[in-house]
Amino acid sequence: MGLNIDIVTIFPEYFGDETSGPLRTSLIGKAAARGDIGFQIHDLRRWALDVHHTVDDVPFGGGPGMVMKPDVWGAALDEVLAADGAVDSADAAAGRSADSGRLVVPTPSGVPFTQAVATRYAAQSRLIFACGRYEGIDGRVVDHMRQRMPVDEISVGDYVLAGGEAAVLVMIEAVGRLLPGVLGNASSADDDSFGGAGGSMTGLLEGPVYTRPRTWRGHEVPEILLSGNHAAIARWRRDMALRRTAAHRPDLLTALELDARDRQVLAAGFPVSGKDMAH
Ligand code: JCK
Repeated sequence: MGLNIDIVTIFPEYFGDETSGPLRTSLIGKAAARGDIGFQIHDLRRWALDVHHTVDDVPFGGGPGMVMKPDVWGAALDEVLAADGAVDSADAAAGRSADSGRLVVPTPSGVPFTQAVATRYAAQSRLIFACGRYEGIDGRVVDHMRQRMPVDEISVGDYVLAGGEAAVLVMIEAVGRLLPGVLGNASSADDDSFGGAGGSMTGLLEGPVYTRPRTWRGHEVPEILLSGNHAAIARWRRDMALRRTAAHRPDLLTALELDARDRQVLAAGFPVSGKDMAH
């Protein structure tokens, strides 16, 4: 039961400890306390056997920076994989070990991490994250591990981080909120912009949201949201989502089927009056 996560890193302190840090905070922390998700953080230098605990070396072929050594990563992954994987104490007591799971290697040259990837990961029993630093991990490590288990090279965005640790926290947060029992509101995962549940907002960025008070520093909450007309509110929300998507992510619009009303909203640059809505 639940999701067991191993993280191999030269910066175990990045992920906090048993009582504090990003994995013990908020939704993820509560899921961990319940046993819906479990974490084992491994210091890669444990497998660096020379006196200096060296994990990097100069790149073959020249070039800037250093590359992480395959022998150190090989020894680390062999041992982590051979270990049980079960973190949940009930699982351990019942002798249930996680399957070998997937190896996830964050890299700026990876496949994009999307909501669809997060959904797939949330259905796994075991994920092993290999955090690189420097210019990355010797390419033979992924080649070898692919012969033994599913391996995903993943990127969390088109910018260059200093290592895989922040990317792993991004992925854990996206996956963690999808686990059964994690959501405060059981429906909020379905209506995510990228949730893919097939609602009227699928594939669009979401527009602005509001709470009390009705007037704040002279700014009014849009009156339609106070109307109680749920069909009109849904249409207004789609209009706002279309405008925001056109402004911030025009690439997403090309993948959508826009009807005449959608096109009218985008051409007008603002929501079309609810008065001419078909009821
Ligand atoms: C893992 C080391 C730093 C790696 C070489 C990059 C041209 C320079 C990531 N979305 C993401 N951005 N960055 C990462 C990421 C970065 C990492 C590691 C993930 C391990 N680094 C690094 C490669 C280079 N260049 C562009 C050459 C720094 C994810 N996920």
